[in-house]
Amino acid sequence: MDRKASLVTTCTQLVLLWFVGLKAAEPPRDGGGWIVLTRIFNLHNAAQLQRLNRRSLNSEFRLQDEGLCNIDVLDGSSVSHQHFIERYAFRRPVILRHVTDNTRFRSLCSRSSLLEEYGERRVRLSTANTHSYRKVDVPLREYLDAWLRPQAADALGSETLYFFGDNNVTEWQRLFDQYEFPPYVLPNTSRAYSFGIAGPGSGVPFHWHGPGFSEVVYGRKRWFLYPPDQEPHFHPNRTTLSWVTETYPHLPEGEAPLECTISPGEVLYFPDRWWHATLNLDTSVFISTFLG
Ligand SMILES: *[C@@H]1O[C@H](CO)[C@@H](O)[C@H](O)[C@H]1NC(C)=O
Ligand SMILES: *[C@@H]1O[C@H](CO)[C@@H](O)[C@H](O)[C@H]1NC(C)=O
Ligand SMILES: *[C@@H]1O[C@H](CO)[C@@H](O)[C@H](O)[C@H]1NC(C)=O
Ligand SMILES: O=C(O)CCC(=O)C(=O)O
Repeated sequence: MDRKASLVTTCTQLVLLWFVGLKAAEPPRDGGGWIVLTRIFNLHNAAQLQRLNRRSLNSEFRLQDEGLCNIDVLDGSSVSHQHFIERYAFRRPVILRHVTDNTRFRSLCSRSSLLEEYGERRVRLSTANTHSYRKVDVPLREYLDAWLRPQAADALGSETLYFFGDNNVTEWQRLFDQYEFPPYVLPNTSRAYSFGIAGPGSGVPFHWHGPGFSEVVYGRKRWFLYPPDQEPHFHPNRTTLSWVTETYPHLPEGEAPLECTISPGEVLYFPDRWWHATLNLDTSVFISTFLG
């Protein structure tokens, strides 16, 4: 009887250990202090964000509209470098899952770590319109405390400031050194990073440039893309949020974009000169790797 009981105990312990081991192997799903889930909005009530955003914490909001995904999503382990070059690099966007393990970088990007390391450093904000013409420098702490807010539905991109890129490399290199970049390269290009943090409903309206990768460290980011020869209809000073709520639902079938929402652990690749626009569904921390 005693032996039987101790066997049961041992088995239970083994099962528990196995379960704990499984849990430990999963990527952490904490919000890093960026996401405190309390209120979920959809695009149609995004207008409420405007009323609420002045007196509520940014981290309380999430937009639920992930939309469809009509971009190839592949497991990185199944995509050789040659396959990437032949099928995607110069042809179409692709989303690669689990190509890198950025657990360490992710922990350095928690709200508290970034405040500790970079809180007093100045970051450069750009207007979130197609031609970001206005720049404002503020300490990161001030940006997080005072500027990082859910996007108001009727705000203009040209009046909305966004922290993305323009990173002072001298100051940010130490963090970038911890980033495991996507292990795919294009011939004769080098890498340059752009790092940013922005609130739910924010994003960059349609524009294009050279090829690159985009990854979210925290939060989700919805992407819309068109090939270089298919210029989308959009107003250069209006936000992605207004495009999604006003233009997108009425697009004729032939003008539907490629789109998908990416989450941590996924990397989106966009080829040279493809039109793209982004919409952060949550407070997001993100990094792009431009290949130029
Ligand atoms: C970048 O940061 C360094 C170190 O803080 C500073 O000396 C330099 O002036 C900064 N560069 C720009 C362009 O702000
Ligand atoms: C890369 O650059 C080298 C030297 O400039 C050139 O000879 C080569 O053709 C380039 N390769 C590609 C694929 O552009
Ligand atoms: C966008 O905003 C800028 C700055 O206010 C203005 O100069 C420009 O004319 C606007 N563009 C359009 C198409 O409204
Ligand atoms: O991450 C974003 O919101 C903007 C990304 C972008 O436009 C880019 O990487 O070119």
